[in-house]
Amino acid sequence: MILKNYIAGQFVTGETLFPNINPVDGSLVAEVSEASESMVDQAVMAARAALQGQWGQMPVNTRCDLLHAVADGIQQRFDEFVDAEIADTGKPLDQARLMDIPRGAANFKFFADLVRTTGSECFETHTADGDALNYSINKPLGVVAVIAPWNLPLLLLTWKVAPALASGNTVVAKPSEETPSTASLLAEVVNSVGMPAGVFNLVHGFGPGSAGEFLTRHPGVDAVTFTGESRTGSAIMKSVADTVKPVSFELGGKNAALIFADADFDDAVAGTARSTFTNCGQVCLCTERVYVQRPIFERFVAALKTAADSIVIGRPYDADTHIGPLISRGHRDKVLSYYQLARDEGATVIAGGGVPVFGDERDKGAWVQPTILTGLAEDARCIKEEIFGPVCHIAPFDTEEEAIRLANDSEYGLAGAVWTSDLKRAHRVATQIEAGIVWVNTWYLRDLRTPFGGVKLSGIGREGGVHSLAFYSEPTNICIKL
Ligand code: NAD
Ligand code: 6OD
Repeated sequence: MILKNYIAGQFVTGETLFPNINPVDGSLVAEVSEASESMVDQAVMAARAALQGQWGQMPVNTRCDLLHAVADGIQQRFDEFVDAEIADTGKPLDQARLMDIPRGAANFKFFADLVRTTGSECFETHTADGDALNYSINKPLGVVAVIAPWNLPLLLLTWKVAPALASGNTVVAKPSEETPSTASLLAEVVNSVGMPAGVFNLVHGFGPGSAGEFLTRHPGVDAVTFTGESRTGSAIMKSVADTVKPVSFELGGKNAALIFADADFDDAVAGTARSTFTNCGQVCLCTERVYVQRPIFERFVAALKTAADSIVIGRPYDADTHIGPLISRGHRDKVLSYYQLARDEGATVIAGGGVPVFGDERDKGAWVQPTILTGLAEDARCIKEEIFGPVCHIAPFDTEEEAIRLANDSEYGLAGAVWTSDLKRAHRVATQIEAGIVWVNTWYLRDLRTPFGGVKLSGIGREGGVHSLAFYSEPTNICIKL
C-alpha cells in the first residue's frame, strides 16, 4: 500500500517513498509518498485558488454542513480509522476507539456548530462630530498550513483543520511522518463529501528539507498553526519571520502535579498514574514532575510504584492492555537515554527503568517500562527537559509556597494538576501556576469551548472555542457614519 498526497482534489504520488513502521514489532505498515517542493507548491496554489472559487462564496451554513458530513464520514469508516491509528502508533484499542477517533470526528461538528452561532462585535458610537455604527466582520486568513505531531494524530490534526475550515480558510495539512495513515483516510473522507477541490490538501513528508519546511516557508501560506516540539516551533517561527505570518503554537511541556496531604489519597494516586502513563507518556499534558507533601510522601511513592508495576504493557488489541509502545525506535533511544541520564544524575529508580522483554516479535518494537524516579536535584536535566515517555520524578515539599515555586521553576508552562480537598487552596494554587491549563483533582478532562495552549516554551496563543475562531479569522472593522 502507498499512502498518497491529496492535492487540488487529486490523490498523487511523487518520486520518493518512505516507510511507515509499526512500533509494536517494527513491521512495515505502508509506504508513504513524500511530497516534493513542487508538490507542496501545487498544494498551496490549489488552496489559494480555492479561496477565490465556490468555497469563498459558500454560505456559512453550507460550509458547516460539509464539515458535519466529514464528521459523519469518519464515523461511517470508524473501524478503519481505529485500525489505522493503531497500526501507526501501537496505542491500545480502547484509547483509539474511545478518544482519538471520536474526538477527531467531534472536532468537525464542534467548530462547525460554533461558527454557525458565533456573531461579531457591534458598537453604537457617539462623538462630538456625530454618531456612527461600528461593527466587525470576520474574514478568513487565507491559506493555513497545519503541521501536526504523532502522539494523537487524528485528534490533533483535526483540532486545527476543523476550525480553520469552519472559519472559511483553505488548508494544506502535513501530518507527522510517523503517523500518516489517519490523515490519508481523512483526505478520502473529505474527497467523498463533495468538498470543492483545493479546500483541503494533504502533503506527506518530514520537517527540515522536506514537506514541513517547504510548506511553512512558502510565500503563498498566510498563517501557520503547529503542534509539536518547542525547538521545532522556534525553527518555524524563524522561517515565517520575514513575512510576519500569524502563528499558533502548541508546544512541549514538563508538567507538574502537586499532591497535598489533604487530597483524597486513592484518587491522587490513580489520577497521577493516569496523567503520567497514558499513551505511554506521550501526551503533551502528561505529568513528568510530581511533588508530594512530606507527610504522605513515602506512602505516595509506594502506591504509585504499585500502580506502575501493575500496568499491562501489551498488544493494542489485547483486552487487558493499558499501554502500548513508544512511537518509534528513535524515540525509544531518546527516552532510554534519559533513563540512563537519571541514573548518572543520582536518581533512585523506584519502578521500571528499562525495556520489557517479550521473547516474541515485539522485541523488534519500541517498548519501554513505565518508570518512577526519586532523589534528583531540582536542577538535574531529567527534571528540566521534556522526556515525553512514561516516566515521572517524585519529590517532597513542605509548604504551599514551596510547591508553587517548584511547579513554576520550569522553562515550560503547559499544564498542571493540583490534588487537594481544600477548595480555597485549590483555587489559590491553581491561579498561581504558570500554565495554560490547571486541573484540580482530575487530569485531561476537556471542554472544547475552553482556551487551550501554553505559556513560556509551551506555546503561543490559545485555541479552543472562540479562541480558535479568533486565530483563524481576521476581523475587519467597518465604521458607518450615521
Ligand atoms: P516535532 O516537532 O518533531 O514534529 C511535529 C511536526 O512538525 C511533524 O509533522 C514534523 O514533520 C514537523 N516538523 C519538524 N521540523 C519541522 C520544520 N523545521 N519545519 C516544519 N515542520 C517541521 O514533534 P513530535 O515529535 O511529532 O511531537 C512530540 C512533541 O510535540 C512533544 O514535544 C510534545 O510535547 C509536543 N506536543 C505538544 C502539544 C500541545 O498541545 N502543546 C500537543 C502534542 C504534542
Ligand atoms: O484535547 C485537545 O484538544 C488537545 N489539543 C490536546 C493536546 C494534547 C497533547 O498531546
